[in-house]
Amino acid sequence: MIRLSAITPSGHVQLGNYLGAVRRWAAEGTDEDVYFISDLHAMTSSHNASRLRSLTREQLAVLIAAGVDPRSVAVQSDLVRELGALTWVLECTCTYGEAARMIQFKEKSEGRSSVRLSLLTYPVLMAADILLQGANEVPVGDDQLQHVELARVLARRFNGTYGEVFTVPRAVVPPTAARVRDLADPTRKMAKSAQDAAGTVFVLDPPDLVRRKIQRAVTDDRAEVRYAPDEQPGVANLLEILAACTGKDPKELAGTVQGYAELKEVTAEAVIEELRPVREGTRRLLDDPAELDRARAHGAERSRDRCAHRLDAALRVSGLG
Ligand code: AQP
Repeated sequence: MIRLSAITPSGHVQLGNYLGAVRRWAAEGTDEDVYFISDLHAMTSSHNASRLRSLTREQLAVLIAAGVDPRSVAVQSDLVRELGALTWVLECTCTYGEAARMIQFKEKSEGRSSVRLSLLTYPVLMAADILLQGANEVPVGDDQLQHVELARVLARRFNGTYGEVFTVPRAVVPPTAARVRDLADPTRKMAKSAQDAAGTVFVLDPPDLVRRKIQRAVTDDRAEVRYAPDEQPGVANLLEILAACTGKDPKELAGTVQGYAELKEVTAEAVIEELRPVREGTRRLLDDPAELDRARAHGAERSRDRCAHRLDAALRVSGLG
């Protein structure tokens, strides 16, 4: 069974990426799985070349430091030739209408006078990621279900038209993935590319900065520690973060702290301790470029080997080569 997940180097890895995804990949992943650093996807909106390269490297280091099996981690652009080839074939399998109806495309392009063509076509690249690796399962949040559905449609259509080449993948929504919210605006989810970094805890933030950000987290004027996400979203977010770091239940935790100051203090300490080994391990890897390069080359070779026969077959049966 092959599972495929990805993280986009659109910014520094934040606490939500770690608690909601990376930590699970480390705990539950096997060396059969594929974890992509999807730098090609990061190019669908305006980007800076050297920043993209450095964020890609940083994410690779974070994943390995967090304990994700290095054999299962690969940088997407290390397969750019293979993915480019299959993306073209899949674009020739997909209609304009199917791409244009993607909700994410509509949302991200709305009100913008200039949008990169790749923002429209990137779900097809995502389908190529999935189909080329022969993934059976793609764990995603609700916002990505439509893209996995497109990959399923394209796999079936391709197989039906030219011959059985691709495994039809299945989307799975992980049951209890933590959804971390922005500390400054708990109505929004925490995000790498948030305009204001005050509400975002980055995995590589030094402990003092983590403490400061959590101490300044928006709460409310009820002065009562209760787990009530609709009425007290800021307090609930802190309780959920504390729960995710301690393995306890947010409702029970609410009864163990006396006020907002104490809640922030214990949450900050729990987050600092949770992130400490990842931060230190990432720093070590970033200081040892040779080790990181080796891991990257190894991951690339592995995922390239895995897809070579499938790409050859897809090109051959569709009339190429
Ligand atoms: N706040 C979050 N809480 C829990 N899980 C989260 N993830 C992202 N934010 C949270 C999960 O992290 C994984 C990698 O995310 P991604 O890079 O594929 O894209 P994203 O969801 O768009 O992440 P960001 O941080 O919000 O980036 P930007 O700002 O670029 O949009 C995914 O499994 C995601 O669910």
